[in-house]
Amino acid sequence: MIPETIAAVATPPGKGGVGIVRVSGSLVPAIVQAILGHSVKPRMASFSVFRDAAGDFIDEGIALFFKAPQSFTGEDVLELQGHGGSVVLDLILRRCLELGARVARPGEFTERAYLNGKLDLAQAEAVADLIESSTALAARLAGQSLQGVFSRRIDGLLEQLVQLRILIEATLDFPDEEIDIATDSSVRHDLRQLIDATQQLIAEAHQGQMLRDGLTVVIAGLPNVGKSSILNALSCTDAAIVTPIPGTTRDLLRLDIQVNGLPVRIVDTAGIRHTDDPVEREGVRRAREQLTRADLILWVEDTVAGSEPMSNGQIPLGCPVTYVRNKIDVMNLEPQQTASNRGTEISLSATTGAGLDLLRDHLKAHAGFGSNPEGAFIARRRHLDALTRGLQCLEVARQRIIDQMGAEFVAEELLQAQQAFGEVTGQFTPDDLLGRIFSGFCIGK
Ligand SMILES: Nc1nc2c(ncn2[C@@H]2O[C@H](COP(=O)(O)OP(=O)(O)OP(=O)(O)O)[C@@H](O)[C@H]2O)c(=O)[nH]1
Ligand SMILES: [Mg+2]
Repeated sequence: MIPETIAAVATPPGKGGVGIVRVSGSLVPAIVQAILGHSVKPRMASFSVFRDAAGDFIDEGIALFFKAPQSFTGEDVLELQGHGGSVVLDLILRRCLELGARVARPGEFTERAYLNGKLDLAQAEAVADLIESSTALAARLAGQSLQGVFSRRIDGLLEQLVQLRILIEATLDFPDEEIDIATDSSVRHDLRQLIDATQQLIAEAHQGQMLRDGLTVVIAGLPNVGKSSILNALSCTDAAIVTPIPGTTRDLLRLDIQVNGLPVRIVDTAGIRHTDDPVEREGVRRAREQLTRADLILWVEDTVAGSEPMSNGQIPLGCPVTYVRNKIDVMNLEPQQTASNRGTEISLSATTGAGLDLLRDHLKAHAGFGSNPEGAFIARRRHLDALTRGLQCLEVARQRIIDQMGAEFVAEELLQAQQAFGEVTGQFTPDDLLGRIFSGFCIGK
């Protein structure tokens, strides 16, 4: 079935110097003929009058025709570049609809580019991420993903994985050959390497995802250590109530700020302690729950009171923690950042502001912000989930080899890992997922 021809205004609503109507599909040559009254050479800018059904003038401007498959969507594409007014653009669009096109859904041009093999899925998503970037660095990294930096890394993993599968499936096809994968060191070595490469890519993708979505930083600690004061200092507001009474904060307080261009969501929480007050108890419960959603936990301590030992289990395993030793002004100490055996410690004063720069730099470093963006790329939560699922399958495969389970059980896990990795670039992607991805685009893209 030939896909319908789609059309949309590709420039943002409002008034501007130039406005563009974009059309893609097999009706494009007929639409060109009807609106311009003549055909145009592919890839040549031709100045023309755009006319309505009665032959009357709608606008004049540049017509650009891209012949399939040498176009963004892979189909015949027409761009009519007229004057940027919403009424005139609407008239041009309506003329295209009269001629048989229908209005494009958000992201439908890019979706067709993906379906026609012009872009893979990660690249298509990078188109939207480039348009929506909120910082220059995010834009640059989205550009890298669009150029295929991330996709090539995924393809590299898939290639290694396929090689490994060939090795293992050979033992299934030729059982007489007696290759024992449990003792074959090359299988174990290759799998180890693949797991390492996947972990490395997940770490890099996580940084890309933090730069896209911002960093979620949860401020937590015992009551009265100065958590709310730190939120106020970082955001240069007095959003949170600060009092000398322990247990002041109960609700979660979320603020979106920028740390020198890095989007950060900071969450202030209730001081964690046992209490009989039902309101505060709910606050503590919510604080604990927030800890599991953090990209970074700032665990605040009161320098004056000494470092209260943190009872085990208060901080969820696996989430990075930075220890903030607040109120150094009381002891007349200098701000500093140190690496102790429990992690990074930053001494500062929320009251005087001393040491806040150290904290800001630390947040940026954690997100990989400002470091050399060469080879870095933007990524989405969806990519991280797929990669993590793939990694889990690889770990299971490794365990099965150790447990000397049959090669078919190992092969099974490797196939699943391959499918998970393939979801990132769209080699194995359910249709409903595609719908969700492209509906997040703006119209005309
Ligand atoms: N001297 C000094 N006092 C501070 C500093 N930071 C906070 N305080 C004081 O410590 C008290 C508690 O501050 P908050 O910011 O409300 O502490 P919190 O951790 O949010 O407390 P809860 O919400 O009750 O858990 C207040 O009286 C603040 O003025 C600091 O850097 N130096
Ligand atoms: Mg507070």
